[in-house]
Amino acid sequence: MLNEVQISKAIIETYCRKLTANLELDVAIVGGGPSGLVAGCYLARAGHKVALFEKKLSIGGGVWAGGMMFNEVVVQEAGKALLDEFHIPARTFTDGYYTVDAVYLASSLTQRAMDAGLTIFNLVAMEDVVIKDDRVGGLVLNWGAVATLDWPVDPLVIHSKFVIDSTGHPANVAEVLVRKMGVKLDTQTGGIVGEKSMNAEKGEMQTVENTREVYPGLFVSGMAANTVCGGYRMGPVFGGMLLSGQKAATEILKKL
Ligand code: 48F
Repeated sequence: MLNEVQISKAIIETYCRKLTANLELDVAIVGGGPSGLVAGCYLARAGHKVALFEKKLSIGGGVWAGGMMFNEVVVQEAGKALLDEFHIPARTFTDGYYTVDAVYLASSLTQRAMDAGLTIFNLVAMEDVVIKDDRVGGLVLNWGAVATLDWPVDPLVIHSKFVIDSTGHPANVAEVLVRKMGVKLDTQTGGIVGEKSMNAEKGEMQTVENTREVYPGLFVSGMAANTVCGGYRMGPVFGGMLLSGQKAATEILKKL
């Protein structure tokens, strides 16, 4: 006979164990889009303690919607190589252009990352960062719904050696740091430059170039990197996002 209270106990106790085990991390990733998932996969694969916090119900960020909700994702040659490494099959459209079903890509990236050891907390939002010794040393977290409703609920906190801002266009973590601490990020203007209009070729290259540590302890990846450093938007092509996640992980691995 199924006991409802036993079911509830299983959920509560298992979740609390998972959360408690992730209060001190090597890397905390904010945002479950393609760049965050790829970064998480490489870092976890290398044996580090990594968790990803996503404010929404679903993991995958902009992947699910392909382009204008046509749920097919396009990658170019460089992105295809990474998909091959992840054993995610892509179809050739024409020379140098490949497509992957968006639902398949979002769920496969999630599965690869979790199989590698990444822990994912969906429905949890970053609302602030921890600053220790002039570096980002963790995250201030709350339920995604609390953030959306703007309720006055005090948060919980985790510590982390590094944080990756993978929050896409808004560059939420970097934005908080600039707004609340007035810090100078590693850019020409010192603040957040803001993304430029569309140029797929340049935007794809820049999202990888701009993936770096912009403040001690804080890396930016994916579209957040272009928002912070002023790169072009690239629109519905995803190779740069995957490569950016790979670069963020590679750079952090050198420092861990
Ligand atoms: O936007 P998103 O998919 O990030 P990305 O890795 O990829 C960008 C592409 O999807 C697309 C593109 C392709 O060429 O340009 O836009 O840069 O995913 C960002 C995720 O971060 C979550 C948000 O819900 C989304 O799933 N997010 C944003 N702010 C927070 C957050 C926050 N404060 N706390 C937790 N998650």
